[in-house]
Amino acid sequence: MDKTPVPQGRVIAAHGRHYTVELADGSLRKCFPRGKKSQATVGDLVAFTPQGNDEGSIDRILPRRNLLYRSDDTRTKQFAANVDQLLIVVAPEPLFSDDLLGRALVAARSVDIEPIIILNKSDLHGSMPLARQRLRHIVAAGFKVIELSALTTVEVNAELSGVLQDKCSLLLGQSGMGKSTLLNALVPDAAAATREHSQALGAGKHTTTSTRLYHLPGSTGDIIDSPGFQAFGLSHLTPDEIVQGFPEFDDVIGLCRFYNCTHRHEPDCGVLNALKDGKIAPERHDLYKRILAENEARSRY
Ligand SMILES: Nc1nc2c(ncn2[C@@H]2O[C@H](COP(=O)(O)OP(=O)(O)OP(=O)(O)O)[C@@H](O)[C@H]2O)c(=O)[nH]1
Ligand SMILES: [Mg+2]
Ligand SMILES: [Zn+2]
Repeated sequence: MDKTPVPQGRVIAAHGRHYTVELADGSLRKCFPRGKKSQATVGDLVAFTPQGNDEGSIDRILPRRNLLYRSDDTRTKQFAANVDQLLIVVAPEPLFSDDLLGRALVAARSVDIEPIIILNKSDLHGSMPLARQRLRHIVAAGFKVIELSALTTVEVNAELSGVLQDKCSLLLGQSGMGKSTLLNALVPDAAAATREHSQALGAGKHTTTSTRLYHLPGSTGDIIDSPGFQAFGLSHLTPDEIVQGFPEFDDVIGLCRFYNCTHRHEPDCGVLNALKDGKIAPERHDLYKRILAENEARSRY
């Protein structure tokens, strides 16, 4: 039997079928998936066959702790694997969508990843009240929100260094919320990388087009920057997983008369009663119904 250890590494960047794999000694290899499908994603641990000095082919993906993704009727989009926490970045300008935020929270909870919301651009004083107002149901549901300005490096590090310590965190959010600006405040060396990248693409702005993992300086934590999303389908979730995305339902679902209550129209439903009593926000219940309806439409195919 061949006793040669199979080389392994971690995917730190993914661009189509091109992967950058980091080895334990810190060296990098350009890797390509074997076969047509490229299923590896940033954060994946992979076994690969070296080719030449700095290339390789990915043989297989080692078992994942978790995988965060979104899906609609036609396709699945993987965000990252093996992450410890999700930092969902929102901002007052452009004003974030509470539908997309709510969906990202459901996705995180469905794979037991702790989500933290970062309300960025706190320096835009005039528009912050509306953003805070839009977050009040999320705060009431028990989610953690951190307000900061990514333009103030000292503030970013004071607010986040403890949160990020020893963890692999994924920055997720709509385009323009300030994910890459936040990354640059945390990892000064990343600035060069993002700028080079967008210039190479002729984009001129710092709009992120691929996902990449960076090591936090002076800490054992990692942070992943990702491109902004415009949609967040959750058609892969079961009804139970959708319910889990709404922690404010936790205390009242036990009160439903029917064990298979869908919390939409049934009599003696704990969720509907809490809604009527003003203990659950109508906006949150509407989001729940939208996600569930999309799911049912899909399972009819
Ligand atoms: N006023 C203010 N502007 C900010 C702040 N953070 C980011 N910006 C600006 O917001 C714009 C978008 O920032 P990016 O960091 O590129 O946003 P992103 O979330 O990475 O966007 P995508 O890569 O497209 O997903 C840039 O013009 C930033 O300078 C902040 O705290 N305050
Ligand atoms: Mg970006
Ligand atoms: Zn119910």
